[in-house]
Amino acid sequence: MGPIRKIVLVEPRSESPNIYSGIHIPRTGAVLLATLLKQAAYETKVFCEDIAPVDEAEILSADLIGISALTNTARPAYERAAKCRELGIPVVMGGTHATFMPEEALGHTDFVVKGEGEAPLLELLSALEGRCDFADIPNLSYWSGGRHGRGGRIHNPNRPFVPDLDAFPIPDFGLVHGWDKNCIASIMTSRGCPYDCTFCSVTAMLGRGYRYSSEDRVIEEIRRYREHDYIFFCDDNFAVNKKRTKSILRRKISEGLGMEWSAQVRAEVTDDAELIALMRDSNCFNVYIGFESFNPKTLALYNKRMDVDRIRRSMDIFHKHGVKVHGMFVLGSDADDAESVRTTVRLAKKLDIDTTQFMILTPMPGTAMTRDLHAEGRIRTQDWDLFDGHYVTYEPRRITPYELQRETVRAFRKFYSLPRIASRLIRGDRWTALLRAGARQYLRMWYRQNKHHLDRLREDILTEVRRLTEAGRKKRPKYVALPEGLLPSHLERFVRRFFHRLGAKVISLKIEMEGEMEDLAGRAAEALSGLRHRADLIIVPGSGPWTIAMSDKPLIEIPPKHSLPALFSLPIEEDGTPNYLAFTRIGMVFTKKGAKVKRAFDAALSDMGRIELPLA
Ligand code: B12
Ligand code: SF4
Repeated sequence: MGPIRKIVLVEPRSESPNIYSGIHIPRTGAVLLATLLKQAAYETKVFCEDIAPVDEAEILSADLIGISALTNTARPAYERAAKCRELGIPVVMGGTHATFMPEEALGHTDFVVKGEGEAPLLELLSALEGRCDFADIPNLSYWSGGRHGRGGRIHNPNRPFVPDLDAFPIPDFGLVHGWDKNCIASIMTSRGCPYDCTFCSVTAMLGRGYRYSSEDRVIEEIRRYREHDYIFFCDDNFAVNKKRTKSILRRKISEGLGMEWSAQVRAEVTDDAELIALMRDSNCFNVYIGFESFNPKTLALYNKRMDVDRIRRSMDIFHKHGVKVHGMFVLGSDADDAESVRTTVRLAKKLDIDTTQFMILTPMPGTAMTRDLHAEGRIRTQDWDLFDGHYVTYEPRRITPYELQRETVRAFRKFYSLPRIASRLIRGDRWTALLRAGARQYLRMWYRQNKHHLDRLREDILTEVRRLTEAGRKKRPKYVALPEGLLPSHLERFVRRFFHRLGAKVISLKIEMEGEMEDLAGRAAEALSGLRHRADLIIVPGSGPWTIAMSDKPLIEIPPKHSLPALFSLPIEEDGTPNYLAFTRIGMVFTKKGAKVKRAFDAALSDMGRIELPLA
């Protein structure tokens, strides 16, 4: 490859609208990389499609294209890479998605830089100019022998994180096409987060160590935006080191840097009276807080290290100090059901959180939670367009995908209702009223574009219900046969109670347990033949820790001639509790009312009592 003179960086826009679609802020990464390239005497430009469209002429004249990919922008990133490669321009990709999916990304690009990109990008340029070897560049993934060569994909190991953030230049936003004084200036003063929430990819990407720029450096960066009315500290957690944060804020005040500011913080910043007073005095306009949930079990599952009382207290203190709060919620943990989601929304309203986002738990690449869900086979799709927190992309545990999607839409609707917009107007808080009205409008647009998605989720359940109904004897089934003595007593209690609440009758299916195990299927078939004309549905113990056979196969193999009535193998979670989604489907064979099925499930679950685990 000849000498490289010009490198164009692109941050693609997601095609599906998300709650932030109207907010035009580039991530600092691509801007920082471009600043470094400029310092190294390369010609460079950044296109952030959220701000302005790409000027295709600039692409045509580039020697190398760099593309930054989040998961929800992976598809447009891959499409852009394909276009560039067709033009014969080499492509390097970086960003969170490419970092955790380098194998996939290499299917679309020549190089992938994993994790922090500053040093690897400069080293890649050296290698392309023949001054070093690809094999010697940590964090790089590449094709050995070139993309069309014979070799395979090589993933070099990563280097340690850069400890001193002052080593990097201040990002020059002037390099971003279309960026001007009216755009939001974002400043990242730290990298990494000492917490380790199970759904979040920040620690895997940037580490648990909290690395930060010096106070002098942060103040120098703020000074650059003296003419701006507002700045956004885009740190994942701006106030981890309270002493440092206070010192920065004191200097912001003493130097007359009076612009308003926002940042992501945790609720406990309000525990420090001096810090919250300084936040107020330095013109903190609002804070973004990941409350995630008001369900204590969900907070524990997320490893959030936060409790509901503390959140309540912090809300009071923020409001007393005139700091607005944007509450961020992640709905749909294994401990969430429709009721707990509704409780979270009710409390968000009661605590008078100014604005909120109700996102759906999403298995983003690179997180501990994603690995677990993957191992359990619970990830429904890898359509990356859906990975922006607005869609159900995995199988939740105590709520069906349809209900979770519906409850999330309902949460936004309830929070951003017309009376709640008007109430802020009446209080003279025009800004919050405006934001709420904007969110409401966004929701309507999202719903219009995505109604088919909700319909499809609903249809998924109904198709299965229809299949079960059709496999049955009657259109209106009434009798459920349950093999007696085969289920552990708590599960038998559960099943009886569940069907009883749905108005079905449970008949006992007696199978002779004495005798050889191998003959069990024959004896079951015999017992079944007696019930063929009475039972509409037969519960067959399926796989689970308690099965006598301890195998994946159902315990009783039913010969084909006995295929009526419908068979239903009992799906059990690893902890021995019944699977909600499966019981919803089966319940809806008996009633069309989803809410009735949910009530039956909850009642049966509470009746089930303590779980005796397992037989083995
Ligand atoms: C500021 C921010 C925002 C802003 C602006 C974002 C924007 N323009 O996309 C707002 C608030 C609008 C936002 C919105 C969203 N965000 Co956001 N956001 C961030 C945050 C906190 C900081 C971004 C940043 O400046 N990082 C610092 C720089 C240094 O890192 P970087 O940009 O990744 O770049 C480095 C490397 O990745 C690499 N690199 C990056 N690009 C390239 C390109 C090349 C060629 C190379 C070689 C290297 C390279 O080198 C860079 C320098 O080291 C990050 C968390 C984080 N710490 O990164 C989340 C994060 C990026 N957001 C995330 C998400 C999920 C979203 C939303 C989908 C959420 C939502 N619906 O609420 C939306 C979607 C936005 C979109 N573009 O479609 C996730 C992405 C996870 C994923 N796998 O995709 C992150 C990682 C947070 C998390 N908790 O997991 N976000
Ligand atoms: S969600 Fe926030 S507090 Fe939790 S690990 Fe991610 S950045 Fe840290």
